[in-house]
Amino acid sequence: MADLKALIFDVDGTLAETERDGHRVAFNQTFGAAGLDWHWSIALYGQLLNVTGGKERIRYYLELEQPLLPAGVDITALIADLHQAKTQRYRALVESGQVQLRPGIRRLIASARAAEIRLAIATTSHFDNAIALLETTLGPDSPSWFEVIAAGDVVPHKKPAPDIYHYVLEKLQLNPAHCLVLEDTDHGLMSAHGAGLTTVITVSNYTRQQNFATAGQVLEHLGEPGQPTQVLAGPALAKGYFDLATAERLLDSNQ
Ligand code: XBP
Repeated sequence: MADLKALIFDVDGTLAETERDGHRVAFNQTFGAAGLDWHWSIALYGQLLNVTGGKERIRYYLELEQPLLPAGVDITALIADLHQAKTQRYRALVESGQVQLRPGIRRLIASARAAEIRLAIATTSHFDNAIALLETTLGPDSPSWFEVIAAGDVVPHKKPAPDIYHYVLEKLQLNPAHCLVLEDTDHGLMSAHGAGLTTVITVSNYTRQQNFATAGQVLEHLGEPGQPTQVLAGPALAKGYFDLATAERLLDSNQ
């Protein structure tokens, strides 16, 4: 019997649908306030999500669309300034209550805490963004529930590289066989799989069509009693929702 010791959560798209109506909006507000006529439509943002990390995504946009830049501008400094301003705008947006947790997240975290299963975060997003989301949705003391909050530039190579999951495992001092990851993207899955971790995918706004062949299970969302989820790949859910017993079984079947 595999012994589940920790749950490791991705943030954006997994805890909450933050990309389309959160990060994208904050980027656009920032560009407008900086006097730039750049606009990231819902469709364009889907393409830009091919690159993880806000700074990296702005650079990718510049390469892709080649918008006119002020003469002699230092691109790296411009990106850093825009990203800093965007982080503040995103934080304000989250704190205004516009972003809600996805089904089953609050329940799963509560049952893990009750069962003394350890909790960690592995995100490509800026640390401040992860904290803002946790505090606003789960309560001001919730960041302390997570033993490790690995975010942003803490590792040199962002997802899909496995670095962030290696980092979390190292901090937790756990073998991957005892941990389960919750993710929503192919990049996140590649990153976790690369670190030898079993992963459950809950598909999100932009990720439904991605390749999740190496996931332990693919779900519409985690589901709730009274709000059953749909299993898109992997073992059926007897109760219609994902819980710690399901997590244990998945780890077992991956041994
Ligand atoms: C999601 C990402 C991030 C955010 C923006 O990360 O790809 O780039 O869109 O992040 P994850 P910034 O799914 O790993 O949580 O804070 O860098 O702007």
